[in-house]
Amino acid sequence: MTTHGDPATQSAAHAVAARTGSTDAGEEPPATTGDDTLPAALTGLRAAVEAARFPLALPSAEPARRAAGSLTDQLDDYLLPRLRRLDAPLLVVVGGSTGAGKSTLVNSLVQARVSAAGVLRPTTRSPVLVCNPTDSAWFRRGELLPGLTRTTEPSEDPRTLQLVTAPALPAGLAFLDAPDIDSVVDANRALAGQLLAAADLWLFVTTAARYADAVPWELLRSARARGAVIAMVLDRVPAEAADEIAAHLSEMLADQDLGAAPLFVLPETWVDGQGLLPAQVTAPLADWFARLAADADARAAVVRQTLDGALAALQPAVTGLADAADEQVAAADAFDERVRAAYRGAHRTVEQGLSDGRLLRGEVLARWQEFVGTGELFRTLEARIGRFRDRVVAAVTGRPAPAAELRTAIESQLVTLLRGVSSEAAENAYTGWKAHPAGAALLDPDLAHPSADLPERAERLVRDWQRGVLELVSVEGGDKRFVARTAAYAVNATGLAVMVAVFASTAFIPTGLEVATGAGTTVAAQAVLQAIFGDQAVRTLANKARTDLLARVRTLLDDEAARYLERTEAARPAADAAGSLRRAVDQVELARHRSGFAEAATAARTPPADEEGLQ
Ligand SMILES: Nc1nc2c(ncn2[C@@H]2O[C@H](COP(=O)(O)OP(=O)(O)OP(=O)(O)O)[C@@H](O)[C@H]2O)c(=O)[nH]1
Ligand SMILES: [Mg+2]
Repeated sequence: MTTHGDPATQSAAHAVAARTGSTDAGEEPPATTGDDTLPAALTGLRAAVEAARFPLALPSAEPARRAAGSLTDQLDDYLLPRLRRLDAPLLVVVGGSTGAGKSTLVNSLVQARVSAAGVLRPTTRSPVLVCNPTDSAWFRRGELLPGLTRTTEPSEDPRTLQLVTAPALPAGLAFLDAPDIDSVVDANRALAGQLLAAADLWLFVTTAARYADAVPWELLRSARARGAVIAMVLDRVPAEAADEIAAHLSEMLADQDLGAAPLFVLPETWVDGQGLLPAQVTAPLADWFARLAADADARAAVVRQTLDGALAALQPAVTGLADAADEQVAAADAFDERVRAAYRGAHRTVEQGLSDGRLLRGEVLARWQEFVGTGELFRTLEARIGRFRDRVVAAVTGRPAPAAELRTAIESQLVTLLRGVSSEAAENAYTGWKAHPAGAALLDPDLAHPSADLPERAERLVRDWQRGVLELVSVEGGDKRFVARTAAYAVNATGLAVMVAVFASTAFIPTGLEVATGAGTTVAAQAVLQAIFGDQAVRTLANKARTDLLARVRTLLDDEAARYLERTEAARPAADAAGSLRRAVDQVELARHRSGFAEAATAARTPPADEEGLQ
């Protein structure tokens, strides 16, 4: 075996052990952090992470969902159980590329064929955990990696954890043989990541042929960022190339700020009949682990370093989730605003239609002229309101049909307008959402059009409004001079006049010209209009009728908009998800520092340069 940079003295375990200040290898490390603030804060954080949702298809959503899944996994698999039992055996997770010789190495280190090694790639699909018989109770209990079903038989099922005991392996140390990290099998890759996140120490196995691959380096970087304790094995190195390759790998490690990780270089060799490597090849690695197993303080220091690194990494990870949750809310708000703007526009168009006289054209105007009568009646009409009133009443009395027609014309004019603005708004909202992938994902084709029953509802709206106007006239105008005669036809006539007034103009006094232009109305009809609109009572009633109509239109359009808004509402992350994530992780940070945990681990990570055996 060739070792590079003498891992025995480079040992992270020894480095951290030296810093704990304890020299008594037999002394047991503290079983817990002493209080439960930190576990409680982590439990709170877990709840916040689990509650956070990223339903809108934004670029940040899928990574956030994955990160949230990994976080809850790591909390369950490792952080919470590890914090509860700081004195539990140290778990070494053996990870790396397929065929690198991980299973062979584990078997060789424990001097038994505990994990199948093979020529078929990938061989290991379900993790195998090997420990000393005295430690097996802890791993069997299932606090660590609780999602994996314990089994004692070899398994292919990635949701199981095969437990094997090996007397040759000292107590206090366990190896977990993981599936490959860069597998063609998705489940392997995901599981390998999950297992590494539950490691106290990563034993990273690569080969002379594979050490420059991208995937391992990605994982190594993330492990480093998390402060995990790492040891590297460069396996199956041809003797003649050992120095060159080892130097290159050391350089790469240093470049990635991983220079402190001990590196073990194992030469290419033959496996024996049992599939085990010759003892002299694995000796340096076996010795390193033996020393670690014998030194409780060193083990505790490794645990603390990895544990604190993982705790410290929560803040940036959770902040990332909170940012993604904020983005979700901002996007949902933007989608809502797009819809609201479209329907606000629709409402405005109706409002304008009611104030610029455009509705008082065509059919409505024609029916109005017919209603108030033509010819003789109006030729003799004087501008005096009293006389005019009598005439209108007389006209209506004798001519019920034109009244009904006028009412129908008003209805259909309004319904047409409402259908038009609803279509336009639906289309605007639709194209607004469609332009964004996350918006498009919320759409279905029906939304491009008004609701199927919109025409019906619009008709009902107008009829209800008309009824409302008549009621208004009979209640409010009941004892006013305008409807001195309280007969139904008078109410009806006044009501229709009020409706026409609503259509006429903001000031309710259209110039004759304004009304006359589109439809060649008669001079008489203009006179009638002017007479009517000059009447304060009509103006007041028209004002109320107009407000009422616009309120009903708003309700109709709100219902239309709701078809969109309920989609964002359903997709909206929980209120203040980001806030609770940030608060929860702040609590964790606070508890981490209060527990003295962070300081101890930081001291362990940064030994003074002059201390013997450290770097
Ligand atoms: N000659 C030789 N063969 C080895 C050595 N290490 C492993 N092998 C063989 O290489 C093959 C793959 O080894 P494994 O231990 O199964 O590799 P692994 O990393 O566990 O592979 P996966 O489980 O697929 O990720 C087996 O046939 C081993 O016998 C070695 O040092 N020398
Ligand atoms: Mg294997």
